[in-house]
Amino acid sequence: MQIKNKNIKKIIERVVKKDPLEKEFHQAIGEVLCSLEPLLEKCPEYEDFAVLERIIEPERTVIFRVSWMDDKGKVHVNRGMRIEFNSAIGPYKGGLRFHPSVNVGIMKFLGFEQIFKNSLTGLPIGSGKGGSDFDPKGKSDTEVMRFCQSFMTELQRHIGPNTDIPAGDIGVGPREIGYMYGQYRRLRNDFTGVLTGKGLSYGGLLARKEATGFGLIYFVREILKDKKDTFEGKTVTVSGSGNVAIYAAQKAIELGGKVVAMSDSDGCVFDSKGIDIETVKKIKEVERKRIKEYTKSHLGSKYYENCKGIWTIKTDIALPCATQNELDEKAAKTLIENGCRLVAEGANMPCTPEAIELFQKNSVLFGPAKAGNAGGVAISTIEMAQNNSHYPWTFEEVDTKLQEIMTNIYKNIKKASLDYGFENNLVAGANIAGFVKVADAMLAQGVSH
Ligand code: NDP
Ligand code: 2IT
Repeated sequence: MQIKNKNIKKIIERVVKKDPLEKEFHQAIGEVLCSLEPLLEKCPEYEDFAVLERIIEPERTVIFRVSWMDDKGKVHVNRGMRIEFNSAIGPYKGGLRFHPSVNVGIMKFLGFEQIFKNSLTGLPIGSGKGGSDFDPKGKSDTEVMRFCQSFMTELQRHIGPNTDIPAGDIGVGPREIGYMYGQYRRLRNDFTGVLTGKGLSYGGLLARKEATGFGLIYFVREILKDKKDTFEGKTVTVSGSGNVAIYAAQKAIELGGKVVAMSDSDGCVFDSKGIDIETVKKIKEVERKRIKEYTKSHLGSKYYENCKGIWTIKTDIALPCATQNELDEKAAKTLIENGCRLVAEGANMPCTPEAIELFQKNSVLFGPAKAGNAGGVAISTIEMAQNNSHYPWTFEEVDTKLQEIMTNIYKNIKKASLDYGFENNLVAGANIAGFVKVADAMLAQGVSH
């Protein structure tokens, strides 16, 4: 998208000059800021009080050493970090990612996106993101435990149930959350809801595990409903086979879709009969093995040694649920040529700007991550409410709340897109609707923060 507003151009240029290596962060702010042009014309106070300059600068960044010992007694050192990005509308809230690619630029892009996503949920949560370049893959349980304990030994000084409430993300699931929670409780002598995504026996919420994936499908259901359509009989491809992908695939199947392909970072499986999601759960959640294993128990299914191959499979609906920039212009072109009609982002920023532009130009319905995957953090906030009230919610209550939240998000971003002249552009609608609440809170609270 062309940027006309000179102030926005200058702000982006300054960020690129200051931190030239943070490419994902530049991508994320570029997309948000250029959606805001018509809003800034209507509300000049955002520029007068430098809300844009303030909102792109994290409130606080903590970077720390995490040393831990492997099973053979060898000492390793990783880097941990937590970016407390914006607390104008609530305590810092957002996931922790353990993946070798983690660096400040990736954490900043995720923390920045989280500001608007959390605002869209309608709940009182600010934004934070953190993690480490530690790779849990191939490590024993005891190694993961020692790493998590060391990580939390430092992180615990910076977080708290009313300050900063981390959760999971790539490489951080129930096992890691459990080890981190245990260490927090031990060190602080305090049983509080300081992490979300906890196990059900120690404060976790029913349906948090399912929430991001289910939420994405409820969101897509709204997009389809607007076109008088449903999931019934649609072919669906879902990249990834982690927390988000598994529960997105499960709900798509429950609503009548046929999921024909899933992937991991090594490759993808195609099953023309429809993916058996229980097998994927067993391979990924229980055995912690590779998606390739699927073909052993499902004769007739095929494995391709390249995760990007998933975008060459003919599908009505494509749901990228693995990682950032996994779906590029070339993949978008192939999807369009193969008749794909709807793309919705389960992962954070999985589509490149060029891919999104192609989808929009070719009238492929497009649901952005900030809205589509907001169900996870929204339901984390219900977990916080459950912990504070000491009163448990049922699965059905949480699922009903999730559906209500996802429907509202869709309605609000669609309305914002129409109000600001961005018809058929839910990306701009999400950016504007998410921004306004946070920007107004920042204005109301004065310029010192
Ligand atoms: P998981 O760790 O559970 O799963 C990640 C999946 O993505 C795995 O299948 C993994 O494959 C694949 N993957 C990771 N990195 C790459 C890569 N570089 N290239 C190809 N595939 C890759 O994470 P989640 O499911 O929790 O997260 C997936 C996405 O959803 C992320 O973008 C995350 O930020 C986002 N998200 C997560 C939420 C949550 O509640 N968990 C909420 C909102 C968004 P492999 O095992 O081979 O690494
Ligand atoms: O990207 C995300 O929204 C998450 N990883 C979930 C954050 C949360 O606090 O539940």
